[in-house]
Amino acid sequence: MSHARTLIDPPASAYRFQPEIETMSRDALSALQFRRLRAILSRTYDRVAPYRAKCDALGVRPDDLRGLDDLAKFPFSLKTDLRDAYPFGLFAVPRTDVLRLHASSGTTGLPTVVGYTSGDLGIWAELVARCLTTAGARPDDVIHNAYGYGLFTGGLGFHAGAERLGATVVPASGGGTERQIVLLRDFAANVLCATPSYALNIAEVAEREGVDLRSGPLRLGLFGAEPWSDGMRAEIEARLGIVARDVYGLSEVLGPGVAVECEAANGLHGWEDHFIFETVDPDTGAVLPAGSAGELVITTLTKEALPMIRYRSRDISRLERTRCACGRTHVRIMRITGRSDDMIIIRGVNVYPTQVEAALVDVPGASPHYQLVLENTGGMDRMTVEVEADPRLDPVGYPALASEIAHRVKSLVGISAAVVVLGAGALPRSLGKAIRVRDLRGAALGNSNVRN
Ligand code: DLL
Repeated sequence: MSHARTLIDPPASAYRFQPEIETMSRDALSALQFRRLRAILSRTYDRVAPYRAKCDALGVRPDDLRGLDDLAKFPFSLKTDLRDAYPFGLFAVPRTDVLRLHASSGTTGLPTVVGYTSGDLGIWAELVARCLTTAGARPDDVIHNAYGYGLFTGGLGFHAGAERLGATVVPASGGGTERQIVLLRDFAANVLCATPSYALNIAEVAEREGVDLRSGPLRLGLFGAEPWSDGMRAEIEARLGIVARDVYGLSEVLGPGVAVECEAANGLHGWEDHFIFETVDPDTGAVLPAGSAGELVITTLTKEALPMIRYRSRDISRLERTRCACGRTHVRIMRITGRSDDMIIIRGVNVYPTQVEAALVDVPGASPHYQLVLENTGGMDRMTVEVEADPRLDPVGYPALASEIAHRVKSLVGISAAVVVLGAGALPRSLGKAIRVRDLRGAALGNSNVRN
């Protein structure tokens, strides 16, 4: 099943949320960006002492911005800046102007805290509504929102966007999957919002419960918050009978709503009226030309509570500036292959979990439920791929399946990995962001680390 296909009739483009902004000319977009950038740089410099200190150390001042290219002269913002200023030290407004806080828990140390003014919440809802319509949702849809509600930005972010669109939103949150399937069926949901791994969990439980979501009104999914492969997309589309679109965002610059795939499904439109996107060399920080893969760096143009100048996302992607078939003019962020922090180096070869996912999902007899286990024995890093077999596969076929997957991983990813085939249901199911890596390399030192 091809992901470029569209089930939306009339075409999704007929439902543009803000057509004049989405198709703005490059000159008009650049002029708007420059005006907004100048204002936000001054405000951040004036009001956020840690960022001012970084600028002073580099000897740059907001007045040094004469054109958009001058942004490269300004210092980066890092996740550690947020941690160092925990909880509110990077806020550019008094705490009393902050209407909402969210936080993401990292694997180590303090959570990253982000805040929103009333104006920020309005723009956030607008951008999520823009993403929903760009992906193909419409105001008369029932939107089942299975992103987690709480400190995570996914649940409340999509909730506000769906309401802003004027759709009917079902605030399902993550978990209670059997009940969610009843709600999806009984409320006749048209659109599902979830992490891709949780969408797969929903598909699996629906099949087990004998509920056929494929032939119902569900037609579209907006999946993101974690890396996923095109193989996983095909699997979800086939099992739920929907079109699956990729949606990207991060708490530090907004939450969901930063970028989304349109009907052309060839990269995610990043909304340039509210953000500037750059890619940089992750090692040197040098700005890369459009089309080169590197670390995505994002500057917010309109955030009031927590402006972010040149935030290093750690996400690896490339920017595509050629015109998109859908007519939208905003840059396309090509599918995120993974986070630079998630890159595993096995005997000198760089590997992202999604590359392994891509190698195994369409092997006949394999299921898309997998985990990568990293160990160090005798100074050598080893990776074991634990993967569940398709429940229909007879266990006598497991050894052959293991060697087929090992062969595919070797030829597509370039590393030798041990493969352990497990029975259906052996690995934990995701309720939000899936845990793909169990890193036991420091385990002997009492430093076992599960990354999500
Ligand atoms: O995950 C915001 C979000 C919610 C996006 C719902 C989409 C849907 P954080 O918890 O701060 O925010 O995590 C952000 O998740 O830097 C990426 O590494 C990863 N990520 C988010 N979307 C995608 C995606 C939300 N579509 C981090 N593909 C980001 C790959 C993604 N990775």
